[in-house]
Amino acid sequence: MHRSIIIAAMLIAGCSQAPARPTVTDAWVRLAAVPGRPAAAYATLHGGAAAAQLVQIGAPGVARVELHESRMTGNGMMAMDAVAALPVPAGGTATLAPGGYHAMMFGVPATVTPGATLPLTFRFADGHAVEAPARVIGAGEAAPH
Ligand SMILES: [Cu+2]
Repeated sequence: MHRSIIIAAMLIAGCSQAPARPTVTDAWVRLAAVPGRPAAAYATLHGGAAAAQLVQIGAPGVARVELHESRMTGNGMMAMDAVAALPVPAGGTATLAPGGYHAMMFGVPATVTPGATLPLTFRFADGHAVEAPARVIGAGEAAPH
């Protein structure tokens, strides 16, 4: 009896017409060198069946997260602009990485220290949300691979 219910549930899921949704891998957070300064979050986003827009990232206890894009200014300085959304192409990838798109996390709790895992929630414009665990590293540590 129980077995047949499980199989039926799996068949329903397998036959669903809903398109595959975006997923997130390789999330990590680099803490600021100075306590109280914003941390930066990075991840790889894999597009689903349709193009999507990442509009928000949340983390427990973190006051505010902004999506930013780094760019070089005319005089060789690095600057950042806040962006409303990060496009994730259908079937493709979008990357939050040092020097490019990234998320700035303001008000990171003092309990979030190097070696911790911070569960990040990635929210898309269509309401879809996906959680991914982010490895937390210190300011001077090399980016994880
Ligand atoms: Cu930034």
